[in-house]
Amino acid sequence: MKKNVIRCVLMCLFPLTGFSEVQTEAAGNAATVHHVERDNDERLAWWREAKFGLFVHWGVYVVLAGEYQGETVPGIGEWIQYKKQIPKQEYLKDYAGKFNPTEFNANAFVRMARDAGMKFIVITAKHHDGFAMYDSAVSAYNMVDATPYGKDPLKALAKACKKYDIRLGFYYSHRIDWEHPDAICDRYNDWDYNPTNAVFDRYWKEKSMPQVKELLSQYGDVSLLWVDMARGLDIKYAREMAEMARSLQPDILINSRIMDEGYEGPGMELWDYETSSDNYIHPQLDMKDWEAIVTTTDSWGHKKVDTNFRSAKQIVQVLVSVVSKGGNLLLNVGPDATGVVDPAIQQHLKNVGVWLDHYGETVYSAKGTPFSRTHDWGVITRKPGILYLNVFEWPAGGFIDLSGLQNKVKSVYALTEEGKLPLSYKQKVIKNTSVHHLNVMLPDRPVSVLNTVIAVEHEGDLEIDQSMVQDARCITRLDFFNAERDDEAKKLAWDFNVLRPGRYKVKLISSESQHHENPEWVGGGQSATLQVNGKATEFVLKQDGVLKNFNQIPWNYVISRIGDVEFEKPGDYTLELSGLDLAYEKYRTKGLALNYVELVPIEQP
Ligand code: FHN
Repeated sequence: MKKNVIRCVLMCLFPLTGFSEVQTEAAGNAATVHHVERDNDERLAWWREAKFGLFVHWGVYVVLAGEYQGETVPGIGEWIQYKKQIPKQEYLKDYAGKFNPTEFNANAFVRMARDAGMKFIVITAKHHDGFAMYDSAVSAYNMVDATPYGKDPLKALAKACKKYDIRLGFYYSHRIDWEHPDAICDRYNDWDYNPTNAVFDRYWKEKSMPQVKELLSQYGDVSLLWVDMARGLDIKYAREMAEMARSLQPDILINSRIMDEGYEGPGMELWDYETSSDNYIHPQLDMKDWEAIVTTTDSWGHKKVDTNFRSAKQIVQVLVSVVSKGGNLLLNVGPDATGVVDPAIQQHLKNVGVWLDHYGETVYSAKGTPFSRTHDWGVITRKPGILYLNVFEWPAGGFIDLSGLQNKVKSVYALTEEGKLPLSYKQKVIKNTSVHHLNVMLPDRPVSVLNTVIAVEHEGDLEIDQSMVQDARCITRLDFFNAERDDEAKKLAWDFNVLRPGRYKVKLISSESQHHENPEWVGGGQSATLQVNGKATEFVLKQDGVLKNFNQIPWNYVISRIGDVEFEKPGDYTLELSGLDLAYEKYRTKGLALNYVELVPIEQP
């Protein structure tokens, strides 16, 4: 494809490591390409295979559990001090002073992660409240000195991780700290402190750097430094912390939030992989080394009222969706004030682990889909010589039709708890094209209630024809990331191939966006133009339906019907959308978050 060719040429121009910038003509308009070559294949090797880790948000805020002075406080639990402006002394005396998680059992905790099929744990050593969940000599605002518990749970966790061969990482809020008078930033503690004489550098040198140093020198091997909310942090600080981390733990991985989300420039090579927005799965299929971070409820830190538990099925589907896009999943739990994770979540995790025992080959070490388009029945992952079709929606008719796989197929089977269940299939070349269709007859019903996996073994090195050809029901899906774009002219265009002439409805599928506490559909009411093979029609974007999308909790899909089109004969066509204000940037706060356009045949009476 044109875009892939451009990318390939650029790769050859860049030096092996570091950062460089070039001006290029991409998709019709001049753009600056920021290119970073990270020399980190070796240290990332385990992480690329692991795919699934446990995120743990645990701190003093769980004593409040989302309630303050008899009221339930809306939003995520770990922000309660900030939201209610709870004075530091009160937080220390009334909440840290009552934090006694006597039920915390580090071995059981690590076994819970291991049995869920997770390969690593990242736990909050210090969140924004500034409270160290470990024995810190830097500040007495810590678990050992300030709680009746008086022990260091991270020491116990590090020991248990070693015992069960699970890698350990620490979350550390390096910029925000509501305990320290000098930690001045956009979310500082302005109810206890007057910022007039505050010096951020003092906080950095007195607390942030020394505490990270403690964490990386007193807990054995630390595999990950997971930092958060760098917004506006000077790159010199990010550099200093990354360099110290690597000097103490040479193989440590550092996530992208060590600097501003979206920062592009020198220094980008300091982090190893990109952390996506909270509970958000990138629509792109070609990102390199990224992770999705997803909650198992509506909060990161435990809240009493927060019982909207993600089911095992949702977790498995999120996991394989992330893997199909080349990413890792870091799935969060929030233990309560006794040190225990809600039994309902524990049960869901157990079920996920049982599923992974049988079907884990579609996840561990697997790579993302080789197709440059998505499919409506589920997602695809791959390993050399095998494609895994993860079937979320059992297709009407009981078969899957996959177009574009050019290799000769050797066998197709469903993975089952008892072994391989052979399935019948047909391969044919579509008339007047060089594109192959693979037709797979599915078993009578799903093999697994969580996610049925169909393996397609093929000969030779994988070869895909990416032409956008209709599927067996003659539905065409045109993904946003596949479009030829001219951002200045506000134009998107796709070439595709119609197999069956007739009348089709054109649906535009976009996502709600904005803050996760207040999902909103942005972009309705816009006037734009739909053009198919030169014939233009105007439309006004409105919401005609909503589709639940638990892979992108909590943002739903919105369906807009934008017109009907007629194809008189089979062949190649072009569809163009112009005039839409789209959300091009990754975090999608402005403009319409377009996912795809779909052409669906209108059955004639
Ligand atoms: O503000 C935090 C939030 O509490 C939580 O820790 C998440 C996890 O990604 N990070 C920040 C918001 O992105």
